[in-house]
Amino acid sequence: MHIRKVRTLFLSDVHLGTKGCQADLLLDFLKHIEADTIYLVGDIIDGWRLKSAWYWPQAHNDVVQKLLRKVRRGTKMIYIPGNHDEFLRDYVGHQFGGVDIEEEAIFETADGKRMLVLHGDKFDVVVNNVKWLAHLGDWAYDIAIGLNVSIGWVRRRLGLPYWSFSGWSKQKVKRAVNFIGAFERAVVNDAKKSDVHGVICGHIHAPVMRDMGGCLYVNTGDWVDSCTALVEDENGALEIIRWTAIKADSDVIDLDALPLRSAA
Ligand SMILES: [Mn+2]
Repeated sequence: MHIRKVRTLFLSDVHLGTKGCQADLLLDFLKHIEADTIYLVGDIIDGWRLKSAWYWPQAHNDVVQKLLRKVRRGTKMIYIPGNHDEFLRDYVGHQFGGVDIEEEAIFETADGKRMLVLHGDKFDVVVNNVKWLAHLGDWAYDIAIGLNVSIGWVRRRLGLPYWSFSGWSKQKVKRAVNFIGAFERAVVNDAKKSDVHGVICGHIHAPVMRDMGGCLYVNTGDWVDSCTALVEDENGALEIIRWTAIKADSDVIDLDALPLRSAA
């Protein structure tokens, strides 16, 4: 078995604890990859679903064990909670079993690019109010994002589930393309306020890597539909891997020989 070594691996939106999670494929992927550092970019464990109905098959347990084994063997792991695993946001700044819990992170590539790493749910409010916020300007964006984060905190304290603006919008209005575009612009607008070259996020299950007005926008995708991950090689090159495509190509996997899909 060929194991590919990378400098950094980014995974998001695994949704362990739901029937949609492709845990077997992820486990297979994790067996074929080794990373110095792993960033878990949110919605790894789906706490909402687990609250209403317990679903935890062996494969989901295996994924957790596999990740923790990597930590024990020296991989550095940073867990950035998303909205589905927001229970972990109470532990930001803490470390559990060698895993650092962070709200957001600044990641520096081997060739010195600074990347903001976040899940992305805090932009839900902006995405859904894009038109009137645009008239009010930057400060309204900031206030709206701040309010969304505060409302989430209060609801959590009251034991209420996260109110997903995006989920609401996607159900009410099926204009997914507009939604994705608005999300990407909101993330990039925010990243441009930080001293970074780009941003790495998840949340909307739409893997892509592209330049947006001088800011590199990378979305790691998910392990429900696309089965994608972002990797960084020793030289700092970033690449989105689509594991289902690689599995379909060949039974004998030689990652280095395959033309891996980098999203356009
Ligand atoms: Mn999310």
